[in-house]
Amino acid sequence: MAVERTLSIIKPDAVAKNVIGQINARFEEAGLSIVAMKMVQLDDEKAGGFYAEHKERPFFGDLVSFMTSGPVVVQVLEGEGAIAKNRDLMGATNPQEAAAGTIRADFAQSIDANAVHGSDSSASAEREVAYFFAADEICAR
Ligand code: RTP
Ligand code: MG
Repeated sequence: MAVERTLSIIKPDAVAKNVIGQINARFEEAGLSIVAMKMVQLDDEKAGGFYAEHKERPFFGDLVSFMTSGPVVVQVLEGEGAIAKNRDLMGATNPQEAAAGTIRADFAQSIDANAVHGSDSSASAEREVAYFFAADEICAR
């Protein structure tokens, strides 16, 4: 399987719960390496642009409010099949439907406060990594 990069966000609820380290351990235990990482406070423009594909959805306003409610950790994960592997580790969008042992089952409260984001395709990963990181902020491993 090819080595890929994917964009991960540890969302405001998980940062507030002080579980950044526990979530990062899940990635590392699964063979994903963190090759870029920073903590940032998003504003409406940055969060809205990130989720532009959902602009017309009824939950867009709530999504942007939530994502700007506190700091987030944005990171690039690298490894074999990283995009699908991260989606598997995250679990379903709604934590009530997320499989046992996934990040969302263990750390998320609701469909809004659902702990993590992960790119859902190679096209999304490419756009999302570039949305947050310059090439020289990503460290080759
Ligand atoms: P994400 O983009 O954050 O990784 O989540 P996802 O792929 O699992 O879900 P997506 O469909 O891309 O939705 C983005 C975020 O919007 C919120 N959402 N709310 N109320 C709703 O029906 C609803 N659907 C989605 C979630 O917080 C989801 O993570
Ligand atoms: Mg998504």
